Amino acid sequence: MKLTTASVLALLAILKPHPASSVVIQSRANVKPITLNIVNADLAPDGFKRSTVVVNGTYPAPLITATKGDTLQVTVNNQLSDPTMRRSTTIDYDGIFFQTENAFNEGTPFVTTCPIGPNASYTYTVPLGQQAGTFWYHSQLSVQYVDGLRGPLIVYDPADPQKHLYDIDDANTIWQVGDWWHNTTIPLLAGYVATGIVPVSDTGTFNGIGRFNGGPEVPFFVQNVEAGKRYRFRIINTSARNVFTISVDSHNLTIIEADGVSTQPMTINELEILAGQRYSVVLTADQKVDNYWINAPYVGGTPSRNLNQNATLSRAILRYAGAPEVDPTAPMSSGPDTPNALVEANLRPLVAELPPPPDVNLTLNLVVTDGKAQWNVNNVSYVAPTTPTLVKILDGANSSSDFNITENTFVLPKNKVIQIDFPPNDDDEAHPFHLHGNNFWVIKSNSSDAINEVNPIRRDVVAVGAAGTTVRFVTDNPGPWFFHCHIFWHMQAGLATVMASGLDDIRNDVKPDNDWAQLCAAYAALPSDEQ
Ligand SMILES: [Cu+2]
Repeated sequence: MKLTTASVLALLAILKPHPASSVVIQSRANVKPITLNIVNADLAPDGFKRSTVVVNGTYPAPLITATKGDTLQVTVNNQLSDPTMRRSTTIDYDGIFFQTENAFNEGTPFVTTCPIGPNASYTYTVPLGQQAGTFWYHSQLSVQYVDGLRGPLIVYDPADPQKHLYDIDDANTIWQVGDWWHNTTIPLLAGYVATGIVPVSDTGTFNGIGRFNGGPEVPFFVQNVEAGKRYRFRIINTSARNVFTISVDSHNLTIIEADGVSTQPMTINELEILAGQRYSVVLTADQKVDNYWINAPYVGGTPSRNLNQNATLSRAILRYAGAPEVDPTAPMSSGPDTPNALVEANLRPLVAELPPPPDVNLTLNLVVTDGKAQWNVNNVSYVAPTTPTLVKILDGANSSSDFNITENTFVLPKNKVIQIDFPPNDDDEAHPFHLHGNNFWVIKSNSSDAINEVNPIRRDVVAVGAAGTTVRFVTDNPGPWFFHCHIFWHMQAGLATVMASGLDDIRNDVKPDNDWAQLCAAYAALPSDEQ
């Protein structure tokens, strides 16, 4: 059953106890219905046709826009039929922090919900609260978003404190980079399990367009600009593995946002973006009218394992109005000759916050089991339970021992400051760790040896790698929040935990609706090829 606007309003009234009159007026204006039909479609983003799992037939998925304070009412109609990819689905709204009472709508399978089976529908109620910035949405089930189910979610702030820094910020100023495979995910995952080798992508796509060695010359994405104008480009790495390095020939980029948090403007000419991360950059079109390369080379695994891969072909064109409709004449480079690259540790929030000292200290060691598709956090490889964490909590689970060992669930006190240390590791690629329900201060970035307890950036996806990383967050939004590597191949191989805080509050505040309550039984009743 779909939620009606009236029932959403009723739900909002329950969620946010305000004087009734103001709730009705505000909510009516703010509820935004969205329909996502999840379908299989044959698409060829890089000229190679394959079956996909996509929203409304497109890759990337359609842009969702909202205004700060809106509530999205996202109806997902699952119409999947191709058995070479998962047929059930869930949607995660990456970087949106669901409040405790609404935790059941945040889409993490077997943590807060169960997947939606084929030919079924579910409506997620997604209040955006006071968040604004650059977000995205994707399937959170297994590695299904590799098959195409990923798209942008932009929340505009009419009172954006950085508005004076740019002239243009609209549907045509979003840059989505992502890794792309020619095979579908059930065979890809089987190959990973058999070999322990994470699949190496065939292609990198820029706004859904890419090229591979020996493939057709698919026209590059063209970003049109007008001389003299200042553009806010919202960059999202929708990869399941690859790290992209973004630059624009002859132009600087001024970072003003990281993962939905406004930053002090910081001018660079090259930035590395990990899977799941987002940045807003301002580019001033201050060069002569011409075509310029937007370089977006990527890394992710050993290129020799996939001879289709050619990271130099991952790019787009910045075209000034009046320039000829041709490729830039400059050679395809991987970036500026004199890089002035983003150093994450140097980012500062626009509004500085002093992180309180930690009450609880955790250390998370990330270790792969040699030669296997198995990743461990403190010697435990996460395995999704059949009964979601949230259901167990509502049924009375109270301590870590009430969950399977393989759920790797940390029960934390509420309203406390949690510090998590990731010791340095020697893995080939940094792990982009992503927290649901909250963001964290980056007390120590992998990009530097410096400790910053004064004015660190706050974000929700951070590199965990060779130099070690420390993050700190407050458990002021109780919930069972997934904390996992955004290399979804690693996540699927166990590189995940659940940070569960305020279990009594969860029991008091979470009143799931009947549609949600029926998801798990319906999913459990499905034959395995429909799950
Ligand atoms: Cu990882």
